[in-house]
Amino acid sequence: MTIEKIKNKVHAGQRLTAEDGLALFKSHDLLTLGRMASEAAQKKNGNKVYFVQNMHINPTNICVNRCTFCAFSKSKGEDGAYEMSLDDILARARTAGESVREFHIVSGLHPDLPFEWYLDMLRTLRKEFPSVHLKAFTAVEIDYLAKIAGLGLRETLLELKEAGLGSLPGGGAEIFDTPTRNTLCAEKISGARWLEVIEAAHSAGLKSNATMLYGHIETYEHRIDHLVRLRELQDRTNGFQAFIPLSFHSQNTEIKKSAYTTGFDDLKTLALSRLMLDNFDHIKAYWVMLGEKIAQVSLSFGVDDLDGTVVEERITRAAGGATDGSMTRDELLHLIRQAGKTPVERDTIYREIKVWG
Ligand code: V47
Repeated sequence: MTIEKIKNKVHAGQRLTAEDGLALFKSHDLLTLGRMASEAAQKKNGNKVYFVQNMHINPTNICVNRCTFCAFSKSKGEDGAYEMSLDDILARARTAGESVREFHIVSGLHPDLPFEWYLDMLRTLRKEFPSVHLKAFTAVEIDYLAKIAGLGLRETLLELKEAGLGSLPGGGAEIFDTPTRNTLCAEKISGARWLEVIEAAHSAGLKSNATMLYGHIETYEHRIDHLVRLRELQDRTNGFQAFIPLSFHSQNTEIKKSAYTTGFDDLKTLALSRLMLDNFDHIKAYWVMLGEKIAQVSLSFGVDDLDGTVVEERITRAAGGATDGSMTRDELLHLIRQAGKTPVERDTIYREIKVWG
């Protein structure tokens, strides 16, 4: 399929096939790709670019898994391992300020904290911050919590929801292709299980995001396979809110790469995600991993969400992320406006809080 034919399909609002996606990945015509993705984004969200005032909280980096791409996790007792008490978590949450709308909470898979500890954490945060949305636990953590609790997935999710869980972040998806995933993270749940957990979350009334870790050992074929599997699940559940491609950072990891992903590849991947995931409302640029400048330019390549104020994220920093991991609302507004877009402050479930003219 030539790029010209794919362009006609996009124009007509037709779904792209895996072959179309692969042809686009192999093309170097970045500007045509950007224009197509922009057209698709414009149809969904007009000129709006969303952002949220949020805070990341990573209660512990202690993890029973040893993923080769992860610089964040530590074994219990290892140098640099930490675990926050509920009081530590509360103290950190209190520094977020009045305007925060979301706590994004993810951790390692801790070997001995009981399920009740996680319920307590949610209840405690919900009690003190009733208006802040708790977006917590990747599908990998949910699978682990179900095991600890000795409950089925649905019961686990419903208990967490009852305790205050509002939605799930999109982490832990990595890349679904089995041999690649086994090289990256042999102990982690499979791609099929990640999708199963997310499907259970959607059916329990919890929305989620989805991610894809790219720029390590995967191929373009693997990326397309990942996108198509997400699209198929979204057709069934419509529970995904945003898709976030995560650019791999290699420092302090077991995967040796001399450089980060290139700007060209980042923009291509974001644009392609917009084009392939025709049933996702939002494509998010996570500036902490992409850097502010590529994240801003991506607003002309199909992206409609710039996440977020964030505040001190640890996972990217551990792997050599170049940014300091937090941005003020005014800085975000500046980036969005300079790209000629309309900044829209949102909450986690994309209710508009303020359209910044
Ligand atoms: O699951 C781990 C990835 C994820 C590295 O849902 C790495 O709104 C790059 O999921 N280089 C956590 N990436 C971050 C995440 C996320 C971020 C922002 C918004 C949302 C959302 C979700 O980071 C992990 C893993 O896939 N990761 N190590 C690394 N060395």
